[in-house]
Amino acid sequence: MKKNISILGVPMDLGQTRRGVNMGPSAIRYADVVERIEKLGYEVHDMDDIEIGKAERLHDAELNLRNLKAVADASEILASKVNEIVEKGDFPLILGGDHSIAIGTLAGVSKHYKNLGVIWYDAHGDLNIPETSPSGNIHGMPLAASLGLGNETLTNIGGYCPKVKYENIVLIGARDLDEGERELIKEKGIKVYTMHEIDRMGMTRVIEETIEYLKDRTDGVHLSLDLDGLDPNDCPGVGTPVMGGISYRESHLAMEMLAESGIITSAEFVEVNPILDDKNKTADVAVGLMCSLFGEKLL
Ligand code: 6HN
Ligand code: MN
Ligand code: MN
Ligand code: MN
Repeated sequence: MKKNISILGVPMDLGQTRRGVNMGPSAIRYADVVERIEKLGYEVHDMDDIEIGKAERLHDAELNLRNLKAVADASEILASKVNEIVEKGDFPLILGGDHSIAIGTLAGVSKHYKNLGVIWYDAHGDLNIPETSPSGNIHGMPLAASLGLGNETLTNIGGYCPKVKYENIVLIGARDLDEGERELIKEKGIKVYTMHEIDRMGMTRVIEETIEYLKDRTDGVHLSLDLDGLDPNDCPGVGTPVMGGISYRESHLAMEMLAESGIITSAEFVEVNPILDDKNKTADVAVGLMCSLFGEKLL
């Protein structure tokens, strides 16, 4: 993994409706993200937060895309900042903010690779389009948008489409998929390790297979880690908690194995909501996982 890391905060809360997730980047900084990663021997540049626009007053129920303009505008800004980070040779570490920000992150990263792999660590698929979304919330759509599905404003962020190919993504931790998402996964044969496979195979084999699967077919791998992928007992500070999640230790093991593999070239940690949290626990878990991803050892 690269020695220089650039951190960028994205205080986005317009991809869903619960307030507080805009404070995620502050909470993660408060959990000493810069100091703890520096301790591992990296040079860390904190590029501060990007600006987010305002929520729309009226929601267009027919469009079923809440705050489309503000989310799209922020995604363009994010894409260009992430692009700068990759161009200068730093590892991009993006702090959310709700998961809609993945649209911008992937737009900034993907053009630097022929075959970008994506690990989507999440209780959800985030594979909705306006026609299948039960909520109209864009944070349930970023992986679909990055595949080129759904509204054109979102699929064309960064001026190109798609950002990822079906065969280059791996979902880990899924346990709350909407009907349209299940159909898409089956139709396209997307690789998914639901909680069932994690329980059955154990995280060791899940990550071994993931690395094996992505290693040869991709030339870079983005980790998009939604803290709601973990169990709400370990990460209560998320807007859409789902029982029966990945444990704290399984998640560290996953990060440690990814660190050893050296395949991860960019990462984002999203959906930290300090208002719903218990003494900043979720932000603290997020930073711990980042440290494992960057090679921290227990001994
Ligand atoms: N997330 N599938 C639900 C929806 O509204 O589309 C929940 C999405 C949650 C998204 O946690 O990033
Ligand atoms: Mn530098
Ligand atoms: Mn998500
Ligand atoms: Mn989620």
